[in-house]
Amino acid sequence: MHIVVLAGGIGGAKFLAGVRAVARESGSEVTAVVNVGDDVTLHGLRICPDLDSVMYTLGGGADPERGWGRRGETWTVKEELTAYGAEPTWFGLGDRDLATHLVRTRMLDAGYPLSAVTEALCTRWQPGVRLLPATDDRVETHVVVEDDRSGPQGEAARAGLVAGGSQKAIHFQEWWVRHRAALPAKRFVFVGAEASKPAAGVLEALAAADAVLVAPSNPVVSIAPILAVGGIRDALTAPVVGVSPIIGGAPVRGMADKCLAAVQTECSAAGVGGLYGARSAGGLLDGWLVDTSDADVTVPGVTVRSHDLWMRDEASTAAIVRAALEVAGV
Ligand code: GDP
Ligand code: FO1
Ligand code: CA
Repeated sequence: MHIVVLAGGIGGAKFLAGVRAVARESGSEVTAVVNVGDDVTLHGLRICPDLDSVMYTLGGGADPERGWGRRGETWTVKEELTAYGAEPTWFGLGDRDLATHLVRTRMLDAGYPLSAVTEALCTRWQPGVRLLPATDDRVETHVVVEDDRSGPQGEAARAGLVAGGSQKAIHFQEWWVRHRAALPAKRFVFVGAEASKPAAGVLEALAAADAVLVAPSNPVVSIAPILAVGGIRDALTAPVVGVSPIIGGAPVRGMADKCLAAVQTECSAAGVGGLYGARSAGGLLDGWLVDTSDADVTVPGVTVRSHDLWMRDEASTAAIVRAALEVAGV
């Protein structure tokens, strides 16, 4: 059997550990198609947070508390950059993590596509599943927010002396890390998505898939940018089953509620199921797995099943994966 998983970072990584366990039992092959919308170039280095969260987690090198970056990390370079006043000081690149970005940037600069760079990095980490970026093209999530009207310029705007009430787009990382998603997001723009193509191997994996599982990742900023890559939606011919990242009306972790508010979607398993929508109505899903506490949820046109969705450890996550595969009919 061939299983394809659409995944973001931390939720995607935890889920994939369970998929890998199930695949080992059944001799199945797993391909993870990972979001690149969070990717950013800082200090001249290309950083791919979701790919790295998955690679480090499955490779045993992730920091378990943070969920991103390396276990046993040190921060000497960050401190030195801060001493120089080198912006941005709000984004922390750990010393160990930096080596990944140095190798990646060097390979990208030499002309290798991100998919080949990721494969090369994975020869060290041996994640046990095939990791593919959704695209080899540059697709970045930007967040449209109200322009800051504090400070002298804002004062002039408030006084009606210069145009006020304008909007600006900032990189997703600036919104997420610097502002902790506290600036109300007007909308998300996946810059470059329209002209993008799936990375090498993505369409082949989807064509060979017996089931596509949508990890319990952030639907708005982890899964939507994958689906925005040209050609991916149309290639989802195998049964698609999603796993809800929302339990009892709240994200298990993170700030998905802020993202859902920006797309006028209720933060609930029903809300996210409805946002993805039924394949029969032009949406994504054939099946939707919700937590047992959300067992009464319905999504028109979608087979909804419930299961304990807390990914406590590999065994509990593997049970979630088996339940999702059952909904997919494989
Ligand atoms: P990010 O890219 O690092 O933000 O991670 P993802 O987008 O892959 O996943 C983030 C989502 O994972 C959050 O919205 C969480 O609610 C969800 N999540 C984290 N742990 C669990 C869990 O144990 N169960 C479920 N169902 N969702 C989880
Ligand atoms: N998240 C933070 O909250 N603060 C950071 O300084 C930070 C640095 C960072 C560096 C490399 C990396 O791969 C991820 C990093 N993250 C950091 C996590 C990341 O910003 C987000 O959690 C994800 O992009 C959301 O999926
Ligand atoms: Ca992400």
